[in-house]
Amino acid sequence: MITPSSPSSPTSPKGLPPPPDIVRSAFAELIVTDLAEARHFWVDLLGFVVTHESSSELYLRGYDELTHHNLVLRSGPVAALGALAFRVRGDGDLARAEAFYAALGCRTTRLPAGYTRGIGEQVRAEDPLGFTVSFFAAASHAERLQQRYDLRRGAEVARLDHFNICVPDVPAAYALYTSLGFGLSETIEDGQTLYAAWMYRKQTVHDVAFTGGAGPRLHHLGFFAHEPHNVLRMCDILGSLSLEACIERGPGRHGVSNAFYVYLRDPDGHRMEVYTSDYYTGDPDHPVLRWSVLDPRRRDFWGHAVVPSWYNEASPVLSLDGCVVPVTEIAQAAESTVKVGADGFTIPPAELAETADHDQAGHGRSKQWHGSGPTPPRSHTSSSIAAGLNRTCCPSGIPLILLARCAKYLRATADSTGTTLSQVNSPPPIKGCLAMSLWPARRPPWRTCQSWATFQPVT
Ligand code: 4SX
Ligand code: FE2
Repeated sequence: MITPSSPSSPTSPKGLPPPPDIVRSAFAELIVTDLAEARHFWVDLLGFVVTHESSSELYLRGYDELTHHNLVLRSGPVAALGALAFRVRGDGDLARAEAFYAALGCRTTRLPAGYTRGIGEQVRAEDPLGFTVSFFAAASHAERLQQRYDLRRGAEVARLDHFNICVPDVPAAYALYTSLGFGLSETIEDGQTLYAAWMYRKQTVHDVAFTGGAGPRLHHLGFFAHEPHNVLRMCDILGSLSLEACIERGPGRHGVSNAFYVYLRDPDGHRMEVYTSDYYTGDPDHPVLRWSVLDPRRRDFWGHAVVPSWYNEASPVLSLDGCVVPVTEIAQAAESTVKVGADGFTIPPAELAETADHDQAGHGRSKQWHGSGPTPPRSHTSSSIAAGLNRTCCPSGIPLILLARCAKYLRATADSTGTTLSQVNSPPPIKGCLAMSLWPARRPPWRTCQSWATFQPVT
């Protein structure tokens, strides 16, 4: 039985006025505290194209982009998200957006054409989740540079692909975006909890995704590149410049979306993703892909660990008035505390040996996988490798992959807490980690920001 998931045509959901006909996620505004540093990261390293710049603002776009920009960087006192902007089909959709949010009891405002450079009239709203969202139909065109291979630099970003937002109540976010006519492509869930959801208007996996956590906060901006080698090249560039600490998670292959990815943190800590090779969702009967929260491949298809900072840290958001919106703590079970094999961090040491035995049987926790087809054997995970090492007490010959995972853990923890490595909450009990603790603690390349959620080690 197929569960259709496609976006609905803009008709009125239960008692609400008809939503605007949203085309896609189009651009975001980020507040940065040092525009020159931000320019170096986004333009010189990542290779974004500058459409316009002044002493306080930078308008950037990808090489394929038709409209004026995909990202506005504006200098300000607090690193934050200003607005998430969606393009709508026509001018009539601005009034529809206004009426829709007003019916939800949300504050709205109209901004005249040109308020944001290159963008026609906008309707902005403080949505029920606490985000400032913007809707526009008209935009001036920039030169498309998709065949100017000679100009391409860095990650060769083509366009904005999606917004990922932290929300304390994922079902509430899912309900809001369903009423806005978004289709559901994939979820992470179990019998009780919807942990994360990916929703779309354009015919790809998503325009918006929800990560369960204190919110409203911006988790990341996802930018599309055409080729996996763009992701790898970006990592090589950062490595060559000793900026490898900007690489927070990946590179890897997502389970959800099947995309090849890497997450980077900019000098203010804003998280961005270089994202490529997801799939078409435009058939009207496109089915929802539901991942069990216990499937170790859901967030990284190769079973790599998700670093704690990725679950815990995010950018604050600004209201229509430009004030930081207070966050509400998560109101549901947190995915990062689910005992998932792939995230070796989340398995208490006492359980490791038992987990390894379980792994060797060739069918681990992924037996609750909800997808179609037979349950595959569980892939190697950091926990199973750690437990294996523990048994053999191998003092040398620690697999490089394990060292890499420990390095991520230790670095991420030190970055987030500012503590020394000796104070780190017990990482997996393996000799590799002892060796790692002799390495100097690294400073995060991004400035710490008071309004970010404090790091909560997972025990
Ligand atoms: O981490 S997930 O594999 O669930 C994932 C995260 C999939 C697609 C995304 O764009 C993302 O940010
Ligand atoms: Fe993403």
